[in-house]
Amino acid sequence: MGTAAMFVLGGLASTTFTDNFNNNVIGPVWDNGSIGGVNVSETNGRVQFTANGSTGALSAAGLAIEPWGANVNRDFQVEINSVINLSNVNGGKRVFLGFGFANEADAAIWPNDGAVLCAGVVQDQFGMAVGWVLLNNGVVVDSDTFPVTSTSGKITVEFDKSDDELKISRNGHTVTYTGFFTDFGQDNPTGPLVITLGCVTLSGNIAFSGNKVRLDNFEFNGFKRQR
Ligand SMILES: [Ca+2]
Ligand SMILES: [Ca+2]
Repeated sequence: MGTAAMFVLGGLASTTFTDNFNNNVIGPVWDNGSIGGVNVSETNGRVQFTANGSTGALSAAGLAIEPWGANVNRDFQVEINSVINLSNVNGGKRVFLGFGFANEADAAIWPNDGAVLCAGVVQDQFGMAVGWVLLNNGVVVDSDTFPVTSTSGKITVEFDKSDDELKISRNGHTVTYTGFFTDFGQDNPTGPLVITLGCVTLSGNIAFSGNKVRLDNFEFNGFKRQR
């Protein structure tokens, strides 16, 4: 590598991207998608998720960042405010709210296809928890969570490449996913990590309105990689 290239590389700085969702229009940076009976909209100055009571084994909706993803060879951090306030998550049902991460090489953006790591807050019959759920082709293959009680809180996800750990925090509790680059980067280290703001429901029919499950004030800090 020559001197000129070194200079260019040295000039690259990490990027901050934010969205406060205040204009009630999903901006062009976001790719809006849904599976099953869950839907997403930018309403009331935030991202709201609704479920229509006809959700299946796995239903989901989300906003994926369309033009770029995170460079997973570098540290990155994402955060978002979350509210999940449901009283009807009974039986084996689970509702996840937060971030979805997938390597674009796996063509896995939505959680029914390939490996997707859901990092955020989960509610089930036992209550709420912060942590992660790993889905492979829509099936839960692993998870780790820690109980939280507050219906609202900022979800912060911090990736530290040096120890290959992804730390997911909410309400003062942190759960770690070890081997994030190993699992989502090293088989295609030049592929962008696709970042989705999402809601996933598991195991059966559930209904909720948009004021019950919502996100706001997204922030990304890291190095972008074009998709
Ligand atoms: Ca908007
Ligand atoms: Ca807002």
